[in-house]
Amino acid sequence: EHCKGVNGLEKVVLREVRGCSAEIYLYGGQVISWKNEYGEELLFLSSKATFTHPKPIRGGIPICFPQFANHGSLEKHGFARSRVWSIDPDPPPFSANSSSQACVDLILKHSEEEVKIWPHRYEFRLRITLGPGGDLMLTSRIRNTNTDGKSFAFTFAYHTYFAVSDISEVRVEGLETLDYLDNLKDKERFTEQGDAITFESEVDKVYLSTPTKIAILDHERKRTFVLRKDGLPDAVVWNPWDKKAKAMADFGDDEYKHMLCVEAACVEKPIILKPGEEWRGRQEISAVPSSYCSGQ
Ligand code: TA6
Repeated sequence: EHCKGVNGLEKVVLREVRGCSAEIYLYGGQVISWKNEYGEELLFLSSKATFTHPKPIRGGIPICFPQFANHGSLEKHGFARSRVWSIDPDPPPFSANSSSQACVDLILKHSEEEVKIWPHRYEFRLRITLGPGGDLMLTSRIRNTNTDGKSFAFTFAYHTYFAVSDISEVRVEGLETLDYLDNLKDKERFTEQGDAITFESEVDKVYLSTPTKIAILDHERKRTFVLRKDGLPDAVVWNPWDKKAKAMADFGDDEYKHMLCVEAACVEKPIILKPGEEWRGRQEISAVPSSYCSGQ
């Protein structure tokens, strides 16, 4: 279903047989809503989010490309999140058993304006699929279409804002004992302790070379999000906490209590593509009752 959303912006709504749904704005190529079969929202979208160019939408799953955060000289998190994407007229083929899934294929290509700030030509294909159980899969295929023989390098993240009941009751499992870069300490490298991660103040970390599965346990709601990733070695964990929340115009003062960003990413070692080469990176998220995962 292709229709108009906030400010007349174009959006696509995916629906799955049991009633799960996802909403994707062409502005940013951004998922802004993902609901389970009971109609419960699983992603955080700020009540103060703006839907006005060139500001990105605060919440859902912004795409950070071709630069994560300020790891380079471009605008923070790159330009893909504030460009208007198109429906892909020539999507890549499906695998044999996936034709019944709700899915949309988007595409973004360099614009002449953009070439002035990042002198490269590319095709970025983004497939967003809502699986039969309500799982949300994002697959990115990025191709270097330079005709001048030049390679390009980029960093990337699926900047996923999960909705949680109370951040101080949330645990993240799968990142224990890993090295991370701490953005609050000049990107210095540290090693995480052995326990699951919990939250009592601002966190802004890039965990390096993580396992492909990370779990976010929302104790109060008895829900566990499982994030699986492929082609994206790192994982970002971010919560702005109270002071940074107040400093952001498009974020409510208390909203930090109800969100947590956990992001499949490639930050430390940029991806390098030669002309004609393609990279693929996937993030799959599912939401399940906690008892299924932890045996409680
Ligand atoms: O992914 C974490 C991060 O890079 C943080 O440093 C934080 O600033 C966040 O992204 C949001 O960035 P934004 O530009 O959307 O305000």
